[in-house]
Amino acid sequence: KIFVTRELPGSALTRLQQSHQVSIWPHRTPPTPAELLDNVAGCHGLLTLLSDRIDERVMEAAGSGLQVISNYAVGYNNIDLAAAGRRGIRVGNTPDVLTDATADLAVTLLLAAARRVKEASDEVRSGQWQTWEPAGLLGRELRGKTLGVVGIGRIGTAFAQRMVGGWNMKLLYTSRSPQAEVDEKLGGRRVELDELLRESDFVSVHVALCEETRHLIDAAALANMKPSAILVNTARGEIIDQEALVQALREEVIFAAALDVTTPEPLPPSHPLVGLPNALVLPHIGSATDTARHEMAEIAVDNVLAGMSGQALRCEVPLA
Ligand code: 8YV
Repeated sequence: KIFVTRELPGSALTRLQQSHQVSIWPHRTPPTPAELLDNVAGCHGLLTLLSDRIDERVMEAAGSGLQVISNYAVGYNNIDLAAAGRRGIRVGNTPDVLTDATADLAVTLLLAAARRVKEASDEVRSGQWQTWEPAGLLGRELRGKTLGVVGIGRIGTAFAQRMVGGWNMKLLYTSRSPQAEVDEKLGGRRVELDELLRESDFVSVHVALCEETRHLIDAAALANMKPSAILVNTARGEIIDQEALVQALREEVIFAAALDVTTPEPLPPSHPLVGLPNALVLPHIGSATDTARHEMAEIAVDNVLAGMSGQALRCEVPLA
């Protein structure tokens, strides 16, 4: 018995249905915590999304037959890994296939913020476009500027390749360990976060969310950035102290922010970030290309099938 918390694109789920009893949550919105508890009872496999919080209570409700939790995402901050480890439940994710899509979106956000695309488009929509102004909507150029990549993993590296290759940018990055290939091929320099924030014209966040990275970009970090700087986030909303960011954007401590991830998600339209001219907010569409989402579905299904037959997953999250 497998519970899938949302319909997925493509035909991957039919592979599950051929050999298992599958129930798919039929709604567009995620199950509430209570609905999740009801639906997981007696399940041997779960296929989940980031919006499903899979904690010990959910695992308990599933019962001792639960063998695998397959997350339809590269990130897995919605799953209590320690609890899964204690119960011998395998956890899977969908890395690599969404790297290009997410890196492309980070580039899109950076360019859109640099060229004030949201403000420009709003001018047209609201009828404020009345004349061509020599000093209207002036943005920022990219060529030769300094790029700061906070966390140079798969997506951070793909993003840096695009920016360094496309605009000949100087690359600073943070990382737990030195990255010889990034240094060699992209001319990168590993620095402390303080230096990265101080020196960069564009800062893009690519770290995973964990206790260490929650509010990594807080008021002090924002104050450390250049007033002309642009902040991009395609990782997780909680990495930025969002209240501090609203304040910093209002007071023009930085030039702009472009965010694919927020706290909470969905962000209510009344949230101050939505109304700020120098904030661009997208509804978490980093991996939203047909290719990425179809391939994610295939991996997520492979992970469930492997876990149900007691084998190592195609993409397994280490639990130790
Ligand atoms: C997910 C994401 O696809 O993969 C991740 O970690 O953040 C997104 O790409 C999306 O949130 C669906 O779970």
